[in-house]
Amino acid sequence: MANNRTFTMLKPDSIENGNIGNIISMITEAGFSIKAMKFTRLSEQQAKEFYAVHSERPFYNELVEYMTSGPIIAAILEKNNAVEDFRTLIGNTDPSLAEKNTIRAKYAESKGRNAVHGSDSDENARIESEFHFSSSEIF
Ligand code: IDP
Ligand code: MG
Repeated sequence: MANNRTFTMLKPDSIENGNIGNIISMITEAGFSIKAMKFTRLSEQQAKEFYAVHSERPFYNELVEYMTSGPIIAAILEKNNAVEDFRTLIGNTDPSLAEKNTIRAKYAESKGRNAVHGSDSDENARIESEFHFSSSEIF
């Protein structure tokens, strides 16, 4: 059975550029409800662990540096078909390839500084949610 929750982060460029309100509006207008949310900053250790799957990629150090450069907003979102529908809402990793009206097309600066994270599978949505939230922080 499909899990109806996904995990997201509004990345440091979204906060720096003042796009929090607009991005959260796009998320809720698309039918997602917020089950958990926090304003926080990743430590180097947390960013390395969160993105461990990319540790052999050439952009890994740049990614860790960027994700620790300022605060983020982490959230758990609920909707029917959440993982897939949220990936559609955020658009391609590279904003120049993202469909019009997606979050990344509107707000991402580049393939690296691309405004938002979205889980890529139900299993990763669970792992990533548990990485950031304890059960008492999820509603
Ligand atoms: P995704 O966020 O669309 O799932 P992934 O391939 O999982 O994309 O990459 C994780 C994150 O790593 C991206 O969101 C982006 O911030 C960064 N990233 C991916 N590819 C590149 C690249 O070629 N250059 C710089 N940063 C990248
Ligand atoms: Mg990914």
